[in-house]
Amino acid sequence: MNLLWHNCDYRSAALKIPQDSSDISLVWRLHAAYSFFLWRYVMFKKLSFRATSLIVALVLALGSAVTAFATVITVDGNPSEWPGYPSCTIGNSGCALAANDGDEVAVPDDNDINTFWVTNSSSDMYFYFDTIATTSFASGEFVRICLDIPSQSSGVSGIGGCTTLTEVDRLILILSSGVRVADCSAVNCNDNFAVFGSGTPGSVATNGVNTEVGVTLSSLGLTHTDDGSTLSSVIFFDNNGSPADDNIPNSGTLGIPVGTGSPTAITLNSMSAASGTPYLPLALAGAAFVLVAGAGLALRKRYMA
Ligand SMILES: [Ca+2]
Ligand SMILES: [Ca+2]
Ligand SMILES: [Ca+2]
Ligand SMILES: [Ca+2]
Repeated sequence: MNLLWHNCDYRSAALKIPQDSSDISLVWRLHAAYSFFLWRYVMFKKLSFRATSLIVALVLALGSAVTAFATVITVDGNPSEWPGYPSCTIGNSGCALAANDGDEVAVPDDNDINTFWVTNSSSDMYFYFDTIATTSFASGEFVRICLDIPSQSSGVSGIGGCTTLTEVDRLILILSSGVRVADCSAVNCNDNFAVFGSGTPGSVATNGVNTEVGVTLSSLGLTHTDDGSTLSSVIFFDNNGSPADDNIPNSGTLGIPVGTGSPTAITLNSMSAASGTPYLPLALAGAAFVLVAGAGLALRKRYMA
């Protein structure tokens, strides 16, 4: 299962016209380069159909191998590994940004969410948000994420901060000390902190203005039957009585499209944006080029001898 807006693996990306400059990653360009090399090789060296087929199969296999280097979200309060971070176009492949909420005058800046991001692996759903000033989870302050999941239909309505959702199936509570999940089909989630189950459904890390959260798919009741659906959501930062709380979106609900494919497909952006390991993509692409070129030469020797 993978969110549609960054469900962009190595093979599909090669077939797409980049939507913005952030899509034109190093790996995409290298992929295009060695694809062109192969095309020239096949066209002008007059390889047999059989040899050409083998080379194409090798390239596809290589795509699968690179895809295995999945983006890994580490819940540590540092968002640098997020697909498309720090800025990308919402909805584009390689972009996990879900909403730009911005600075709202009435909302205290330490509870004022600026951007909100969502992605997932085969086992967890991840959320990231940043606030205008250093995030505060002072006493009585919390973030809740309400989810209306199409495959679940026994939730409740009227949850504080999430009243625009006609039904909430799962309620996620985020504090600096941890994350909790309530199954609203089993208990009445309505504004009652006693509803959250025991156990450890995930983790949270706050660092300055950044908060990362991981929640297990199992705690949300999400399975592969949810692939291709859209979860309706609302994110709410309750600042415990200060002038205004923060809602995302400011009105209505936010759709989270759920795609297919697991584990999290590699995104070209996330590879090029792996600032902690800037030479890894280059090394991978270089190895790929050498592998394909070597195979091509070997096949040429074999079939043109
Ligand atoms: Ca992180
Ligand atoms: Ca503000
Ligand atoms: Ca805001
Ligand atoms: Ca808002």
